[in-house]
Amino acid sequence: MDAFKQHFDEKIDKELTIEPKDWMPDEYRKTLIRQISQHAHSEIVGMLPEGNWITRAPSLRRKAVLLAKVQDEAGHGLYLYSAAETLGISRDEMLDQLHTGKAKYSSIFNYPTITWADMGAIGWLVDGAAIMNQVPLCRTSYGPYARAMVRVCKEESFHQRQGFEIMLTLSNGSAIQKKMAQDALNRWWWPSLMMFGPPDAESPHTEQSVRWRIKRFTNDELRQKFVDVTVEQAKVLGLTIPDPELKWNEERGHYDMGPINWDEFWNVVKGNGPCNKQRLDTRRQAWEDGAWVRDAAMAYANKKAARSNKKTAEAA
Ligand code: FAQ
Repeated sequence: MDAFKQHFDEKIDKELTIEPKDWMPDEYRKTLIRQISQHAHSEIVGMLPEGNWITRAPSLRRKAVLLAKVQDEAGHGLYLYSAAETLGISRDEMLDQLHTGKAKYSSIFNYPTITWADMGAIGWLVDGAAIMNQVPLCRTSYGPYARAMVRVCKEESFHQRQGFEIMLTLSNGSAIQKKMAQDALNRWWWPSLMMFGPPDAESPHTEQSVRWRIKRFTNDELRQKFVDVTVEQAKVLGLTIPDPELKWNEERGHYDMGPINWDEFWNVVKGNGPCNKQRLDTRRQAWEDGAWVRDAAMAYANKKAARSNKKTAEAA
């Protein structure tokens, strides 16, 4: 066991990827299953707030783009469930953990999408935060997760731009449209900062995950990078970030920000956010409604396998 552990540690130190058949510590496997499955759940639940606007997009172009984006999120969920399966957990188990409320998904998707500007704010801020968090994950130590992230990040980049473009159009539109964009920014700003997770001092997993190179940056480091980049983008939009304490700190070379309401964050994570119940109910219903599709696919696969077995037996 010590030789295995030494080999694992050496690979981590040399920045080599750990692959499914490699020996790995139980806790490393557990941490990855937790993070990757929660990430997958976030992608799938994340389809719901935007899916809500597909029928109400203001033009055919906007509808087609939003449809493509929501479909991409489903794809991201599938890559991630597949990556987690390589660690020895089944998709059914993961989905059961989501449906029974045992597994978490990102807090951000428990907020309502009230106006069309929310589609802009989600693309700009939520996908922007997701990119900031996920680009470093392209270099995460577990091979299948890192490789899944490369494609996910390319798509997220398109998502972020479509959101920014919606915000830009609204900001340059009528006074009412600009107000709508500002209102969406006001509502999505703080929840977007919460996406990066609790402050480092209160994050039970960060230290070990950074040591294993699962996480390449801490929650606070990524949150700061996001703020520094996004404040400049808000200037281009002519919108105001809803944080009166936001101020450039010459000495640190970063923006200082006001306090985040961590009580709100934990309340949402514990299931008491504005849309937690609705999101989980919708997911459970979709799972039940899709049972016949899964059954039909299995029956077809079994029939096909039986036919091919019969052919092989006849040929022998
Ligand atoms: N929401 O010790 P840490 C997207 C939990 S994808 C809910 O810091 P860790 C794309 C955490 O799980 C968005 N729970 O944990 C898209 C842990 O609980 P546990 C998802 C949260 O894992 C865009 C506890 O708090 N992205 O947006 C949250 O080291 C638009 C202690 O926290 C990912 O999942 C939260 N925000 O760091 C889709 C990226 N934060 O498990 C549709 C991959 C923390 O012990 C539309 N994940 N918790 O019961 C990560 O990078 C990490 O897992 C963190 C958390 C940074 C999220």
